[in-house]
Amino acid sequence: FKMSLRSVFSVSSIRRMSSITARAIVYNAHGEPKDTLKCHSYKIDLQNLQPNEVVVQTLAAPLNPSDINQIQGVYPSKPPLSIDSLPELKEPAAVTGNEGVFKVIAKGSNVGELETGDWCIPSGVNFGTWCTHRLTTDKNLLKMPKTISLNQAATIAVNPSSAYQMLTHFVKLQPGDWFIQNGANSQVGRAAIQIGHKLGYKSLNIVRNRDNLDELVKDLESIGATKVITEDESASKEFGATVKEWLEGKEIKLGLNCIGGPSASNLARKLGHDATILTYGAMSKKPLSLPTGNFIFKNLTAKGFWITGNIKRHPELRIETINAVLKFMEDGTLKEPKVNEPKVKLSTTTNESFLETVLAALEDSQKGKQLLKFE
Ligand code: COO
Ligand code: NAP
Repeated sequence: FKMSLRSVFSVSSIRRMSSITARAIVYNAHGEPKDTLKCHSYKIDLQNLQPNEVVVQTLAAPLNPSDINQIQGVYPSKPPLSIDSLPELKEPAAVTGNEGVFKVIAKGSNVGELETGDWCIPSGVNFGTWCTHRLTTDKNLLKMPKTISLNQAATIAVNPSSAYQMLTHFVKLQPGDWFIQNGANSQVGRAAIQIGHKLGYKSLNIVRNRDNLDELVKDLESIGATKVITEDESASKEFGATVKEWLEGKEIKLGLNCIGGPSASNLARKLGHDATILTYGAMSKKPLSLPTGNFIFKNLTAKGFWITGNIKRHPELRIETINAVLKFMEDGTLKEPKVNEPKVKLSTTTNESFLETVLAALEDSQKGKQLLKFE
């Protein structure tokens, strides 16, 4: 018999089913998500799996800015549009989403490390995570320990991993040294604050002004931010003197920029001699603009950072980074990520309702990190 998988079913009852109806958010051409995304449903046969095949159910998957860039077609790492991306496709498509945590619900006879019920994340890029279930092979999955929370497992690979690499692989900071960052309230920014604090670094954090600024400042201070300033304060020449006082004669050697435009120029103006600014995003969508004096008089180094490129250049870094971040999650350095949790109800979802949930969550990404929860 054939029926939809219900979240309330136990692993043993799932095993008794012969097939499940899976759904995935896909696109057939690049463009704006609201114009291009579709929901595709297909059957996954739970019987007669090939020896290395694994069927997973998605538990949680975040919506990251790079996922949107990938759908738009402006992101250099992208899955091919292929008729083989999923079963029962009528035209070439790619599955959306790059991060997430799954639960193993069925496995072939030769799958060693993964057991049913285990959590796992994609072992590589472009896996396609905005889906209810996937049929894949064990080499595409990396087991996650349950010593961390579900939301941490779902978001471990991109944002905290990027923060960790940027803080540790470019400039050798010593305890007591400062770094500066804009977009400090982003997931990367929050991870950088927490990891930096654990490593003994002081952070100067730039955020956008808002009505409840005090609340945000207190929140960021509570996770280890040394100082938090607004973009307006960062843009003010007069305020520069206050920053100098805070530094007590030290110079800032590392800047992390994910905003671009004037925000990046004002960040750079607070860097000292021989500093490095790493650009890893452009949330303002404005070109990167850096003061000339930083280059001529202070020997500034400006570099780009892309975790995907970094891992391609240094493949050993992926596992090393995941393990380091896992430790920070396990020892409480990295707190529960601050997310909104739009729900996909597995027992009642339809193609229409799943797509509607994802499009609404994409819209809400402007207001904070969205983590799809499959229940
Ligand atoms: C975006 C963005 C980060 C892109 O930002 P850019 O500022 O680089 O974008 P441009 O407008 O300069 O466009 C570049 C594009 O225009 C380029 O095409 P391709 O590289 O082939 O795609 C150029 O060829 C072309 N172009 C335009 N004008 C010219 C030209 N070529 C030649 N001559 C001229 N005059 O800013 C954005 O979406 N930002 C918000 C989201 C964000 O921060 N994304 C970062 C993603 S990285 C990440 O998250 C990684 C996770 C692991 C896409
Ligand atoms: P996120 O949690 O979704 O937060 C987005 C942040 O961007 C928020 O703090 C928001 O500020 C800020 N923002 C949005 N629009 C802005 C604008 N017009 N001007 C100024 N600030 C704006 O983000 P995330 O997932 O951590 O990602 C943050 C950045 O890192 C993105 O650019 C992403 O592409 C990039 N990233 C790059 C890599 C890499 O390897 N290169 C890896 C991971 C992430 P408010 O708090 O004020 O709303």
